[in-house]
Parts: sequence; structure tokens; C-alpha cells
Amino acid sequence: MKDRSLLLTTPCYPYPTLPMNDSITDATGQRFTKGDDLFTIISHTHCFANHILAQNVSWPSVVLEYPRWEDFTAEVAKGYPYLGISAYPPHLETVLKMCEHTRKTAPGTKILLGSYAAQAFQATYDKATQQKYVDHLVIGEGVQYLRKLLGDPEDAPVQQVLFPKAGGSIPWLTRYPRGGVGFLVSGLGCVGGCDFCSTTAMFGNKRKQLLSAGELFRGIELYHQHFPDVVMVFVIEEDHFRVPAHLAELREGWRAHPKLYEDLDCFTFGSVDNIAKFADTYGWDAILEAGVGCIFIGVESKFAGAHGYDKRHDVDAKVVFDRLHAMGIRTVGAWMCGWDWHDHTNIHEDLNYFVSLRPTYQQLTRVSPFPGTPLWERLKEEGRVKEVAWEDVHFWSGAQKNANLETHETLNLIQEGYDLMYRTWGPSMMRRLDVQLDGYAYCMASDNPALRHHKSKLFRRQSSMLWWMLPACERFAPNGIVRRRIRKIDEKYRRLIGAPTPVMRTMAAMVDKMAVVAKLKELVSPMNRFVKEEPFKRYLYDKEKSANGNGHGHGQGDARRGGMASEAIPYRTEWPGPKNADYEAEVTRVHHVWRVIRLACEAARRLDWKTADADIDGYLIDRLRNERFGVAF
Ligand code: B12
Ligand code: SF4
Repeated sequence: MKDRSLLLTTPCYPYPTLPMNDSITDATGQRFTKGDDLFTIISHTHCFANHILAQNVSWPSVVLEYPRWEDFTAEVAKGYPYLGISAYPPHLETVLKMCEHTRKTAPGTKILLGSYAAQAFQATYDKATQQKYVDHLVIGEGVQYLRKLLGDPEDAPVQQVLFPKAGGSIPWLTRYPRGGVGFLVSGLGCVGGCDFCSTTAMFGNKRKQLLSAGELFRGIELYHQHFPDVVMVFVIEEDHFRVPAHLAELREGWRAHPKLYEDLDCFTFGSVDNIAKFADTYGWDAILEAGVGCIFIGVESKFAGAHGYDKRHDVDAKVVFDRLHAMGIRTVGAWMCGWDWHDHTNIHEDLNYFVSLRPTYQQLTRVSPFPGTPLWERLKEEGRVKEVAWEDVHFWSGAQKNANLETHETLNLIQEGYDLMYRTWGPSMMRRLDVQLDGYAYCMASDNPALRHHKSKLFRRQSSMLWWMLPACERFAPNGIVRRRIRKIDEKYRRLIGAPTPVMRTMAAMVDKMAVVAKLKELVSPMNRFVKEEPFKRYLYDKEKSANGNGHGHGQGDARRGGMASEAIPYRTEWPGPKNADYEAEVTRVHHVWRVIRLACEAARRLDWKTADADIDGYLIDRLRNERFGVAF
């Protein structure tokens, strides 16, 4: 038996696929940019819960991410005192097998199960069954729980240094984009108490703050210092606008370091009414000043306010979406299908209301009763929760017996909704370009020097990068409406920023050709046939601080060799197992393609130096040099 060593893991592969044949770990492909045809972004991310736990206990820890069965069993055989599994409900069947195996082969190992699989497991199994598989079911905040168990001081602050980065790209540009998105958890849980919401239930309708506004800002800075190519930090805070003082204080950090506005922004979550209230108190500009670039907004339904959801009661969502877009703030709008009030007379009215908001990205899901939520309790009492396999307990579960709609209808309506978004507004990339151009105009007209001199630069640079995609999006636009919209966006670009530079034109021409090849491939072998799989990685938190803070061990390239840990990056990454020849070949191929494109762009810049733009072209060449053309959202 190992001494003082913690094993943390995600569930083992294979992972279930979603009803529309999407990867369960790919947020952009399964939702945010779904329906965008060739322009759907495919992304990867990490299990941050396990990393937060490992960063906040004194015991050395090993984190397994996406292990295959043999990887998991080999690690369990080493005999850890504790095995912690962080999982979601679709993996419960696998998780139970993992527990059975651990009980059999490492009987001294105590098993902890956390996150939403724990919530579902507790809600659906009796005590005896729970104990058969798991020693500690952890519902709610885990750091404190684990510290208590391991004898660490419980009330020490929850520190967060750097986590592995997430990232995404159009797969025919690169299938293995380097991560450009950082991650920080500012707060868990929400006081909103919406009956369908798992997170409010998980944290007892309370918000648990993990980072003060100052700590959050320092975390953002740390990402920027170590990874200047990080373009966004994804901040977990269920409804940031419900804690206005925190968001307003975050603004102070940015204001004191306005140059940071030029390079990155933040993703956060908000609700319609609370965004409007925040703006009433602090002014709309305060949202931009707080470094917010993109907000996830639960619209849920046009009729949600009338049915008791107070976050959607006072203000028309359209006003908030339009106002944010006009300032350059992107939105992820979320809509749900299958509310009890949905019937054949109003479902299309509701869907079209959502479409009219023109969210930059979208999440359309079915109303899904997650075990452990009040909605699930009520529907169960009413005999309206169907037995579905654990692998189907997710945002598109079909477990609910709808009041007025057939089960298959809600899934088809969702698919129709994604298609409608694309046919109405075009791909998210072009919606983003449009919004960011408006942001550029807004900042240039602002009296605030931080917005005018710094934030405007981010909009200008990112717009020039998105313009790369414009000719290809125009060529393959789904209809004339979208094609014209794209032409209008092009006109807006030229009016506000000027003619595309030689680097932009060269790059766009290459991308356009790559899109033609991708379209031809799509005809015979649609991308949706191949569900993305994540590789297995092993992160070692040795708890020995190295003086070397150079960030080795954080990128995929270093991961194979196993890099050094540092104070900012307190783990070493290993990518065990035999080398994957297909992966190596693809990475080499993409590397050569992008090298050639970069050389062509550099040549174009030299030849056509009169129309070159030092800032835009420098930014773009730099991204090509580092192969950082993957995008956030
Ligand atoms: C980032 C995120 C993702 C990412 C990455 C998730 C991952 N870990 O692999 C992506 C985009 C891939 C994703 C996908 C999905 N997600 Co998601 N996701 C989130 C989000 C926004 C944040 C999760 C997070 O990292 N939080 C930060 C960490 C630190 O918090 P935490 O996970 O709660 O962990 C704390 C405690 O729970 C506890 N804990 C957690 N694990 C463990 C383990 C041990 C051993 C211990 C002791 C403690 C412990 O300690 C931690 C610190 O306090 C949440 C919403 C939210 N605000 O939480 C939804 C959420 C978790 N996702 C959800 C869902 C449904 C999914 C999907 C099934 C989507 C779908 N298609 O339906 C997939 C499943 C992915 C998978 N791996 O199987 C739901 C879960 C609802 C439910 N009851 O099941 C949530 C709650 C969203 C919502 N509002 O409904 N998701
Ligand atoms: S406002 Fe959002 S996060 Fe808060 S309880 Fe409602 S749905 Fe959940």
C-alpha cells in the first residue's frame, strides 16, 4: 500500500456518444457552434475538479485524465490509500465497474465519488448499494471535504495556479489545436434555486466563493505571463451578475493593467435580469472594463419569466443581447425545449424568439430532469421520469415524459433549432466577427482611454484573424440571406478597419482552398461520422516545488517527454502508452502546411509592404509562427 498518495481520475474510456453522434467532451461541437456545417469548432477540455483538488491538498497526487481500462487498473494495482473519481451521470455504469474492480483488487483503497455522478448516485440508489461501491459520496465543495479527510487545515484558502489549457479549432485547419483557453473557478453554486438546475441543488442553493475578485484577476494575469497566447480565461461563476460587487471589483484589476485588454478576455455566466441590474448600477461599460468578452446567458424560454423563473422576469432578453453585442460582447444563448408550457401552438414562437436574439453561440437542449434536482423529484412523483440508461442522462436525455410533445419531437426541434440558427445568421465565427467589429467601433468612440487605446486593439486584431474565414464562409453560405450578411460584414470590416492586409488576403485564400477540399471530403465522409476521442494523460503533482518557473510540461509537445513542475504549473504531464503513429503523422503534416502558409504570408507582407499593417500583420504572423490559429469563443 502506498503511503500519503492520492489517486484522482475521470471515468475510463470508452465514453458514451450523444444522441446527435457528438463527443460528450466537446462543448463547441455538441452545442456552441453545432449546426455550422464546415465551420463547426471542435474542442477539447480537461477535468478541472481533479486538478483543483490536487492543487489544494498536501498529499502528492496522481491525476488520470481519460484513462483506458488498462491504464486505470494498472494504477489502482499500486494500492493508493484513496481513489477519488470525478464523474458525471452518463458515466455511472463505468464508474460502478471501476469501483467493483477497486474493491476486488485493492481492498485497502477507500473510494470517493464526487461531482454530478455523486449527486445522481445518491438520489437514485439506497444506502446499502451506495456503501457497496463507494466509501465517501462527496456532494458539494470538495476541497474542504478532502482536506478534512487527509488531516490538512480545512480553512486555508483554495489556491488555483495554472491548469491544463483547453482549446478548439475547425478540424480541417488542425485536428490538434494548441490550447488557448485558461480556466479559473471563482465561485460554485448559485442562490437562484431554479428547479431544473443541478448546480444550485449541488451547493444547497448557496454560492461558495473560491476566489476573491483580486485573486481571480491575479490568476488571469498568471495565465497571461506564462502563456501570452491564451486569448480567453473561462471563469466558472454560475451567475456573476448576481454578485455584482465581485464583478465590479474585478474591473479594478483590469483598469490598473489596461494593456492586458489588448491580449485576452474572460468568459463568464450571467442571467438577463441580473445583467441589466448590474448595468443599471455600474453602467454598461463596466462589463467591458471587467474584462468580460463572452457571457453564457440562460434564456431558457420566451415564457420562462411568466412561469416563475425570476432571472427572466423584469427585462426583455432582446434588450440585453442587443446591448451587449453592440459593445462587442459575445453571447452564448441557451434555450430549452420541452417545458410543460410548450405545445404545438407556441413551440415555434418560442424557438423563433430565441433565434431573434442572434446569440453569437448557442446551446439548445431538452428539459432534462437530472437526479437530485427538484424538477426530477416532482416529475418522479408525477410518474413522468422514464427509465433511460445512465449513458443517456445528459442535456438531451429524453427522460422526461413531456406534457404536450412527443419525445422524438423535442430532439428533432433541437436539431431544427441549430439548423435555423445557421440558416438565419450564418456560422458563429461570422457572428463573432460582426459583434467584434461593433465592439471596435464602440471602443473607438468611447471617452474611456482604456477602451479606446487598449480594448479596441483586441477587437481589431481578433477581427482581422476572423476575417481569414470570411471568403470560405461566404462561398459555402447555406443560402443567399447568409451570403449577403457575410458580404455586409466584409463591408463593415473595410469601413471600420480598412482593406484586408496582404497577410490576411494570403491566409484567407489558403483557408478558402482548404475549405473546398474539406467540403468535397464532407460529401463522401461527413465529419460527424468520427466522434472525437481524448487521449489518456497522467498528471503528477509531486508537491516538490521547482525553482524553474518556465512552464515546461504544460503543452502537448512537452507532455510526451514529461516536463518539469513549477510553482505556477505544479504538475508534470505524462502521455503514457505507445506513440500514436496517426497522431504523429497528422501533427507533422499540419506543422508543414502551416509553415508553408506562414512563409507565403511573410512573402506577401514583404512584397506588398505598402498595404501592410504592422500591428495586424505582426499579430497574425506571430500566431502562425506559434501555430496558435485555434480560436476560443
Ligand atoms: C466545464 C464544464 C464542462 C466541460 C468539462 C467537464 C469535465 N469535468 O470534464 C465540458 C464542456 C467537457 C462539459 C461536458 C459535459 N457537461 Co458540463 N459543465 C461544466 C461546468 C460549466 C463547470 C464544471 C467545472 O469544472 N466546475 C469547476 C469544478 C471545480 O467544480 P466541480 O466540478 O463542481 O467540482 C467541485 C465539487 O463538485 C467537488 N468534486 C468534483 N469532483 C470530485 C471528485 C472527488 C473525488 C471529490 C472529493 C470532490 C469532487 O469538488 C470540486 C471543488 O469543490 C458545469 C457547470 C458548473 N458551474 O459546475 C457543467 C455541468 C457539470 N455539465 C453538465 C453536463 C450535463 C455535461 C455533459 C453531460 C453535457 C451534455 N452533453 O449533456 C458533458 C459531460 C462531460 C463528460 N466528461 O462526461 C451539467 C451536469 C448536470 C448533471 N446533473 O449531470 C452541469 C452542472 C451544467 C448544468 N448547469 O447543468 N462540461
Ligand atoms: S440562475 Fe442559472 S445557475 Fe442560478 S439556479 Fe438558475 S439556472 Fe442555476
